Amino acid sequence: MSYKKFLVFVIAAATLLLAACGGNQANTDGAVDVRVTLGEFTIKSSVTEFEPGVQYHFIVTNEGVVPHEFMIMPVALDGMEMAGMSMEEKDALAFMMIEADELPPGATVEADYTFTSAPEGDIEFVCALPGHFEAGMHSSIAFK
Ligand SMILES: [Cu+2]
Repeated sequence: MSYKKFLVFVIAAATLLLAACGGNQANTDGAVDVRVTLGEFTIKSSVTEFEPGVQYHFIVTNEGVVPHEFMIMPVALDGMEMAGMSMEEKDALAFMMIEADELPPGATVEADYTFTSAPEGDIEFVCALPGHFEAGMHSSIAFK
């Protein structure tokens, strides 16, 4: 096999492999869907491992009976530290957030987010409404 033929073979094989791996994950925009469900007092996500540079399409649904919010935050902020912070301080630390007034019971909000690099330290999905974090509304995510 000539070098040129070999190269064509490698590219064809790689393309097939990519199609096989990514086909069911990426939506039509090329973003990866992430389905997040909020409840009392839980956060569940269809994706828990994220890759920097990949566009994620978050579809956040509040299946609870009270409003919730959705934030992506550094874990170092435990409940006590968060309790001492103003809403503005918490918001400034968030990579991304959907506010509680957009997420009343039954609401679904969609938003895109791309991590530019793997963040330092541990990162969680959080609802930081008073008492919610403490009641269990946080969930760790990992990075590739
Ligand atoms: Cu909440």
